[in-house]
Amino acid sequence: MFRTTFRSTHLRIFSLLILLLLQAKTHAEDGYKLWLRYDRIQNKKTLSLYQDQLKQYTFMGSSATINAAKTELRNGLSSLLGKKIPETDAIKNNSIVVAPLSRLGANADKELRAQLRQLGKEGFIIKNITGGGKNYTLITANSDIGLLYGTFRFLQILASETSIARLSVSDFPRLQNRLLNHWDNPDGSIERGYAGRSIFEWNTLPGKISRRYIDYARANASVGINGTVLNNVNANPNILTPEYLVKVKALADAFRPYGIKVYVSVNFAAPIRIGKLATADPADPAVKQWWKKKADEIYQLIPDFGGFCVKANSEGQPGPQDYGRSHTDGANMLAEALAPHRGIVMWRAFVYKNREQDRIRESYDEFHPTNGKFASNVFLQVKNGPIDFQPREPFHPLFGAMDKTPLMLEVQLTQEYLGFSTHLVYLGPLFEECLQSDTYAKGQGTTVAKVIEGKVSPQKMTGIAGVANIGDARNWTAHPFAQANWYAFGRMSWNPELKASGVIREWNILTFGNNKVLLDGLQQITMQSREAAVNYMGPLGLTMLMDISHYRPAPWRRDKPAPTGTRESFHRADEKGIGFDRTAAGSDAVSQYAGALKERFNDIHTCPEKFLLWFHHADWDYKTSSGKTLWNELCYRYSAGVYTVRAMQNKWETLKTLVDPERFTLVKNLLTEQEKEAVIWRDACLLYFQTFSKRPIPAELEAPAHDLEYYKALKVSMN
Ligand code: BDP
Repeated sequence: MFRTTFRSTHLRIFSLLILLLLQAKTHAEDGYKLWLRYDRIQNKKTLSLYQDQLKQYTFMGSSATINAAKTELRNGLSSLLGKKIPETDAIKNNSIVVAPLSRLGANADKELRAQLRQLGKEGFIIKNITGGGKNYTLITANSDIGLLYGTFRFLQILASETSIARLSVSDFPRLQNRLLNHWDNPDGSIERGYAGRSIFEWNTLPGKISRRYIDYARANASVGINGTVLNNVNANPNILTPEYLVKVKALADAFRPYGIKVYVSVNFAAPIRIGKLATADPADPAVKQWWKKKADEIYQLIPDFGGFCVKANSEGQPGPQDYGRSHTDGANMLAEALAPHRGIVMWRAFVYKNREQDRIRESYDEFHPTNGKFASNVFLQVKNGPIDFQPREPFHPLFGAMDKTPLMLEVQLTQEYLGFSTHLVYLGPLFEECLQSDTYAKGQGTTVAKVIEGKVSPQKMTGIAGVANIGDARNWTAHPFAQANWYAFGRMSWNPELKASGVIREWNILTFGNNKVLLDGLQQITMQSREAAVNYMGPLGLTMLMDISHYRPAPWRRDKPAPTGTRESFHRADEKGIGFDRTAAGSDAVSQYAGALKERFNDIHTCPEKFLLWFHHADWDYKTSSGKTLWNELCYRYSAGVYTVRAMQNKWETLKTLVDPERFTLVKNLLTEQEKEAVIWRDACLLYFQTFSKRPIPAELEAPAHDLEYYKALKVSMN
């Protein structure tokens, strides 16, 4: 009897332990913590060195931001070092001191002061100091937010198990406004969102401030994101009603300690839709007055409100052109309302009417003449490429042509055209490719990065926006690797000169740990993923080949009946060849680029092959740089896309024992799906283009398993 009870009690405890362990494991590996995992330092030597050097910490000053930094440091340290580190009032030997310059007094020497002067409001320094017979690690800055950024960086350094014996890090953001753009609607849905519903629970705001808001703010601050546009650019006017503004205020209050300002997207017809005016004409005094009063009302509630993001006269949205006014008229009216409060307008350049033969010309043609005509608190927000977040586009020509207008670069983190949250596509290389493109606006070396940093022509304001890929999925982005795109956006917004390969290495470490074999494997997988997607979706400059949901291939799709439908608009395949003639002899879109570049793009022999079919209609037998005919090259590229995904799968398989089972299985399953989709892309596109080329797919490549009709009949995505 006793033995049975003993045994069953044991069994129960044992099962309970297993259950607890499992739960702990589940909780630990479900991805919620993002790159802020602060896993215990694995290397024993490093751990004991850290423990010797970091015996306590001291904060000087007090504010909500300092409290946030303190909480982060306390939690981060105890988790990384596996023990509680005490807080002390006075500076002690072997401690961490977090203090703004203003509180350092005699502890700040001339050199440190001079160094800090270079770093602006948000920069920071992390440095080992020996003074007054004590050694300590100093995190200092000109402001509290600089301290928070410094604290996050310090924790990242520890998590990377880097030596902290001779620390001397100083950093500052190169762009002032580093914003996420949420395409979230008040009803909780997200336009082009693939990670669940919106994290903003409008129904329960302002009363309920969920933990997720704070963790969202922490994650953003940890990579330097300092603003967020809360709602969809296709804006519901209600966001500006008093009912919603108190909700916006609640979010602003929650995010403020983390240095994050809130902004909203506004509907240009709001004066009619919620203001009961008869018009939204920007020249109408009542309309101007309405916006002024609205701005005053907002700033009454939220004194540090950021401003408005506006999609006007684009894809059916209302705008000033509805009243015969210009984009500048509309933007400047809003700018005037916000200016007394130091608010800004982000006016989007994404416009097209599809009236022209070549859609990619339209945004430039519309906005180039406005150079210098916007009010000084208006950004023109320009997508990275002239069409629309495609797997690969040349940079938007406006970046080389608006020397008197602050330009804000807009990139998309949500993978609308890159396989949603199903495909593993690390976007760092896409960001880098755009940022490092030479515009030749003012001679060689005037890259997009330098343009937006204000180094080519002085810009009073600088900024970047990323369309968020975040939802209420437990791990935020649905695909575990999509978190990397949020991370990379933040890091490359902070410093647009960073290399995508270095950024992903950081993320890999923070997300998966420091095992060298694992890190090398992850590096290989992530760094080839974007090129793989380009290859299986649209190699050699092909673009806009997707179905209406933007997930699967549909190169046969026509938005409109011929001759203006998609086929004619984008790939223009015919019996002779394929590609869009945008040379001087064609639509002449090349002329939107500066001299040297225009020449290079215009000549088929100097045009970079990755943009060959973007700018040229080339014969099927055109010889590519590999010596293959264009048709064969196309077949090889599409196949390479599939083979690379398989290589990614194989690599992932080798990492099995180095990754927790939960994330391993999820990624494995997603890669299986991605491989299937890549094959569909390859086969559908090649079979369709083959109807024009009338050439065989090279025998050494995998032949499509089905005929074209099969692919045409496939359901578009479930999204
Ligand atoms: C397109 C999206 C659409 C957005 C639009 C935009 O398909 O949902 O509203 O961009 O940026 O790519 O305004």
